[in-house]
Amino acid sequence: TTALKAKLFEKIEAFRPRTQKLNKEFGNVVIDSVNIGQAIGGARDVRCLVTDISYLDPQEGIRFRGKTIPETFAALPRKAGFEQPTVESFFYFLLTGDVPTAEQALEVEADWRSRAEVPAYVFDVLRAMPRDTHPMTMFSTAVLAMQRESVFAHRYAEGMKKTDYWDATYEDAMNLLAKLPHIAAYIYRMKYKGDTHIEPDAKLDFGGNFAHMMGIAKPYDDVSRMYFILHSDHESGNVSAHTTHLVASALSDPYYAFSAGLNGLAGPLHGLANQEVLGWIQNVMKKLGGKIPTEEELKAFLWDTLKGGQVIPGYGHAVLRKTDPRYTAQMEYCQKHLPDDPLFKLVNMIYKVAPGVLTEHGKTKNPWPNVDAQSGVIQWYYGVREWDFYTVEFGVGRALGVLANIVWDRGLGYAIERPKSVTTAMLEQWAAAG
Ligand code: CMX
Repeated sequence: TTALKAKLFEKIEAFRPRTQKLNKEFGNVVIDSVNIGQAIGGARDVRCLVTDISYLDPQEGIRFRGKTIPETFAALPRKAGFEQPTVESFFYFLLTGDVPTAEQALEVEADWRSRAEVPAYVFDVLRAMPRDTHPMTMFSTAVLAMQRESVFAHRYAEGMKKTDYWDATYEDAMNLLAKLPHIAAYIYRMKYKGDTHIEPDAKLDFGGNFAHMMGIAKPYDDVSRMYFILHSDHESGNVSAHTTHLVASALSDPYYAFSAGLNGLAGPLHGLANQEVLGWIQNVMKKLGGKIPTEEELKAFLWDTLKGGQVIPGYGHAVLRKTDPRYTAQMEYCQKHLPDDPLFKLVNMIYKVAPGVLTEHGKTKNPWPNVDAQSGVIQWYYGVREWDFYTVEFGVGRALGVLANIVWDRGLGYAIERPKSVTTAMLEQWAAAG
């Protein structure tokens, strides 16, 4: 067993009595109430999920295991010559809550390497799909196709004990994570790079290998590490995390659950917004014959979008009420590495103009940018211009968070999810009763 697995087991064992005690002795303590608006409006803000992996404060944004984004990046070990921490070190931290030593992070690297070989039939499945299939459909299909590999499903069929569910889920999570960079890069090069493929390099870490298989030179390895870490987790209620959690709660294995989560991430109000941002920007520039708009022109385009009944992609959030720190982290990266890039300048101009326009428009509760407003610009700059692909990269990163979460779900014995629905007539009755 690895240090990570041993540590995880120790942490789960220590946590179990806390969860059991709360459930048994304090199960009736009320932590929220639900109104009609929330029942109709997507359960917004209803407190009914538990996770210790990340917490989203509406003003401050995400904290991973209690650490803000800058604190997380500062705390994690780096390898010589890397500007960013490795994804491996971050996953150790996300899963256990402890910052790993450089050695512990290296052990995760070695572990993933030993699990990295993608079964050949996955590539056959991908190749059988029409080439113009959206890359998210391909990515989700590839994950689902591997379901036959599930350790959880096999052990469950053999009568595994409930207290061992976390172990089998962990094995599936690690096996899946180890393969995702290869699958994602394969889809990219099959679709967009003349069906040429680059084999993984066993010497490289998760982010480095992804950059290598994409065929993109440094510093895209560091870009990838940063991107995957930033997109990993955003507490439990967002569509991709919640879907993964929900499906896994039926004891569907991690392949079923993560594939479902990816399908949710593919929606334009969620992960697909990052491709929509680039599309929107390119549209603006196309209309102006390739020229960067002035602030006035930009304002007019923003209003056109809103009046056309469309959303401004990359702006607004279901929970956040300030600028997303994931946006800020990427903006700081751009300021350091691509300060003069015209798209970056344009994104900054949108940041100057859009919050005012959205506030005047008066609908959104949050006129500030989210993670997706900035991420595409970085990809574009380093040569990934096929913006359909951006959500796949989001999905590779998101896997870290949602898979860590379902390992813990099984560790703490969370129940199958089953909220209650009511009828419109019932709502009307309660409305009349005030
Ligand atoms: N542009 C225009 N209108 C917006 C808006 C935006 N960026 N954000 C919210 N609104 C509108 C909503 O559509 C809603 O309108 P209706 O009352 O007509 O339905 C109203 O403002 C109130 O919405 P809200 O409570 O502020 O936001 P929600 O919690 O309902 O939705 C989100 C949140 C993210 C779906 C929404 O802000 C949005 O559509 N943003 C654009 C898409 C986007 O960037 N998504 C990515 C989010 C991050 C991620 O998951 O990747």
